[in-house]
Amino acid sequence: MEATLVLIKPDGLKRSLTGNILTRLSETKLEIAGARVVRVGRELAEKHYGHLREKPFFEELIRYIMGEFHDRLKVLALVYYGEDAIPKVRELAGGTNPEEADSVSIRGAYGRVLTSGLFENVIHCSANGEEAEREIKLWFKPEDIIFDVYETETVTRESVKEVVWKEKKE
Ligand code: IDP
Ligand code: MG
Repeated sequence: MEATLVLIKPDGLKRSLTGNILTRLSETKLEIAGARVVRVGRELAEKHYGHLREKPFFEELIRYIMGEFHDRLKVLALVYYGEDAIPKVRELAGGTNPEEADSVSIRGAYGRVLTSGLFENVIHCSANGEEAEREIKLWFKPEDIIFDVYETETVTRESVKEVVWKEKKE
């Protein structure tokens, strides 16, 4: 059993593909173990795609995942959990380049290549176990995932500021 990170990227959200993509992912019989709508700041974006920092398309990729090109400053982040979750989701997602991806895969069906060369490929999914762990820990807190996917520890922090719901005065 393993967990994998899926992001529905801003192009997927803008084009109302969420329902469709979730339906396709449900074919895997994997379980959704966590879900968040996330406003992606530059720091998170650059950490997520840190391994691509040297690529010529890096800056455009960062702006893409932050939602700057799609008027949607958010992504939908999901953790899928189950047997062989990583390869199952990768297979369904299809190849990185949507023009070369299997035409029945999610990226093959809905992705496109911009004239700049950037691949707008609708979803992200972790490529291997090491990447899944790094990415899930980047996007989720332990308490936001319903299974114990990775080892946790309890720490006590003094004077940590936290935003909470304001109590209503009667
Ligand atoms: P993956 O998303 O299939 O794991 P990565 O190599 O991790 O592929 O690249 C992350 C994202 O960067 C891709 O999903 C795609 O949006 C973009 N990308 C990757 N390689 C290229 C490229 O050669 N040209 C343009 N965009 C690319
Ligand atoms: Mg990748």
